[in-house]
Amino acid sequence: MKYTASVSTVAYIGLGSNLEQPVAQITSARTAIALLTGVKELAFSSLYHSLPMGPQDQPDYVNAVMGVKTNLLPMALLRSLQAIENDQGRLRIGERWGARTLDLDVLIYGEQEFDVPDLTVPHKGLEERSFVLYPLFEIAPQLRVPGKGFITDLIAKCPLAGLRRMD
Ligand code: ROI
Repeated sequence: MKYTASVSTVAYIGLGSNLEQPVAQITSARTAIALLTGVKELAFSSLYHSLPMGPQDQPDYVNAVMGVKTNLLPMALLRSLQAIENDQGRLRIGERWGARTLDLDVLIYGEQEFDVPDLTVPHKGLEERSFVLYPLFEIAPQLRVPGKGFITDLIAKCPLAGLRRMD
């Protein structure tokens, strides 16, 4: 048997799409993430239907959150996620906060808090985003978000804003 790296971290990834068959985008991204070397799926939330945050002249979103165990360093995880976005033909419409085929965000990486070029962890604005907090709560109800507090407390302060679980 071969050795494997033993240092692993629990990380949470946010998935979002509002173009080119969002449900299929999210589902195939899940498969691709689970197939990454050094990443193991621990949990996957329900799919959620959400109203766009930002410009309103864009389709509604499908969002989900995935929990993984990984031995990739944060930047390697980010680059792997970006490669999946590109493989799935990432398309973005407009400048800031426009529609997109697939968005994969590193939301949380273990207990760490850091801010480096291209990556802020925990994700900036996480506490204002119902489409991140509620799926995260579904798979990790006991979670404490580093620097921000318990998920239960964050949820109590974040209105659903039209978020609904899909069946
Ligand atoms: N709005 C929703 N509902 N879901 C998203 O994933 C999402 N992603 C974004 C912006 C444009 C901020 N709005 C979003 O990047």
